[in-house]
Amino acid sequence: MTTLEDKTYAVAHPELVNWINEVAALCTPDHIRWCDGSKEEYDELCEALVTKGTFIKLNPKKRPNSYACFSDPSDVARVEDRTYICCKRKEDAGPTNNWVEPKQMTQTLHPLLSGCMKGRTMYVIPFSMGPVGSDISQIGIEITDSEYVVVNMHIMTRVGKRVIDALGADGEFVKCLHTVGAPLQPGQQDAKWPTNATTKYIVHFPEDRSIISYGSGYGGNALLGKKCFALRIASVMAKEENWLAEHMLLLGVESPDGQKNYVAAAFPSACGKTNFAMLIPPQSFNGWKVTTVGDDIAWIKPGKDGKMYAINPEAGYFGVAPGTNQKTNPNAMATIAKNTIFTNVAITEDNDIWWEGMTKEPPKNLTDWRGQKWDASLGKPAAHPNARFTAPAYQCPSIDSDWENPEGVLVSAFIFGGRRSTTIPLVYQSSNWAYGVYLASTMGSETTAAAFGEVGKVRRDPFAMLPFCGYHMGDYFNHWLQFGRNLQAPPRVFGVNWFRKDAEGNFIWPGFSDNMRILKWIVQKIRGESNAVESPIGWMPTYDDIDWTGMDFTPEQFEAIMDIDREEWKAELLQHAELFERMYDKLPKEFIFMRELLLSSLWRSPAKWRLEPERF
Ligand code: GTP
Ligand code: SPV
Ligand code: MN
Repeated sequence: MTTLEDKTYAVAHPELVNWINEVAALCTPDHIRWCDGSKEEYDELCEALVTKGTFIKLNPKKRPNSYACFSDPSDVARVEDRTYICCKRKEDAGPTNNWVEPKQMTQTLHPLLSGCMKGRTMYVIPFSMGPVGSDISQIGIEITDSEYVVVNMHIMTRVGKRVIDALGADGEFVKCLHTVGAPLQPGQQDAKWPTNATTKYIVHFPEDRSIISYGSGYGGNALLGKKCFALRIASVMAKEENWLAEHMLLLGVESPDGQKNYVAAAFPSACGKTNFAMLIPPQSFNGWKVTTVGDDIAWIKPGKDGKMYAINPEAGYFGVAPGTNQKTNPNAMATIAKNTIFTNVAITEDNDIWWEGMTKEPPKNLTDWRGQKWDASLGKPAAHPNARFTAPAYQCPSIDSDWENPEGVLVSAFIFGGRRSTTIPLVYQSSNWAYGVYLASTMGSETTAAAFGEVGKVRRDPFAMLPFCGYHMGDYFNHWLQFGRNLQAPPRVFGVNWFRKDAEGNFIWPGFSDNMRILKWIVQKIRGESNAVESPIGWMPTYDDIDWTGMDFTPEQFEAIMDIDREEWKAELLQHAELFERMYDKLPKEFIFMRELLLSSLWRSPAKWRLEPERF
């Protein structure tokens, strides 16, 4: 081979070395470089990206050691229609995944990969999802020809030699191959954001524990430790090994008496996980504290004590930028004060960053995410709606003291929530585990800019995992049902909806720090310290069960955001039935009966069920 190999440590793993050699022979990079995860490596590659014009070094006085970049306009979000689960049997991928037979997909990819790294360096990134050495952690090796990916992986995962050491001579690892799919001819000048504008493939081979991603450099398409490994591949491992890999934030809640509970919450992409995970309680909540374990992914295992323990497999946040400000998420603002990479935000004239919602008035002379002088009168946002920051987790002021505990944290409740303008009340509790699994399985949400395609359309997004479950969704429901049955006392399950709107289209609920009021009721409910009444869809707090100190929210407003409208719910249940028909072969049979029970309890209730039924 003519490639020049650069490595500062020994690798004793023959399977790994063979794989690297095979990939190098196929992709024909000019150089191979094994990443060591050091600060020097990070700084050097950021510098190289600045020289290339990909990165803009931000004002060191305002944003120390931070960079911004603009992606190609064709490469701004996850591409769900280009994402594939390639297991041997179609029925194992199920009706919610794109499937192609593995051999056929390999044949499709082979010519694309052949010579795809010409003119580039092939980086080998050994990374750990979860603290290195923890029983819950897993190792991956990402091969990539993108420096942007290397520096982002430095922040998002634990990278370097210590991972190679943990792997030893025969440790298991997930093979993650990524290329931007843009080989360079001799003398050809590189694009600032190399990508393949016409061909993209995000491909998973769950049976081989391997991933091939071609043609995109953005986020979940390219940082393969995140969605591809920690969710799609890990969900398959989890099913086989009796654990859970979930699209969930993890937070701790401490009350003034020092009691602490951890909660895991699944909201779809760009529906408030980062905000909720970093919540600061309203001022009136003296002594209540929320701490952050993770903002996107949770790996959950049963402990010997029959309880559930969770870790955050990531080491950083790849968070939605627009809407983040000192009021909505001061902890995130502090987290991104330094050592942060910004993608597709706007840039101010003094080389700092800006996005819609950061301040009321946009600063003058902005450069927009397309790299052009922003003209507000055109009505287009200065930052892309899916603009993101990549920031180290340890910089978060609310980081939990146990966030790197290899044993994980004890989960005592699950919260599920979608983005719904109508129908779904602010909060309710499922009466038992099986109904909780039903609630999560039938969750709907309006689509967001986190995925390429139409925004604002309600779709079923079971467990916020629709784009991330690496196997048949019906099998996944059964796995969840069984998982809880095996536990002595499964966590309580709640549904929330921060996004209900009034007739004028305004959010009824102020959200953000006021979500603490709902979180407090939830935590006290699991401790047996708060009350609820029975509704047609589960347990609900009355107005008096919520702590309203320091907030004006009338009983009438509360009723409006908690009401259950029979006609709306009938339409909702029809959509449950539609989902069930799509996966009838593997649907848990109790779901059929639970749906019937819901329908009958709606029939027996007033057409508009309200919390104070004596009014009717
Ligand atoms: P991914 O990283 O894509 O998985 O998403 P995430 O769930 O972490 O998204 P994030 O927390 O960054 O959500 C951002 C979006 O949710 C922004 O549009 C916020 O304005 C909105 N959001 C978050 N919390 C609230 C809330 O309490 N109320 C309302 N109305 N909007 C919220
Ligand atoms: C999501 O879309 O849910 C994300 C962002 O967390 S990405 O990593 O790009 O998938
Ligand atoms: Mn996510």
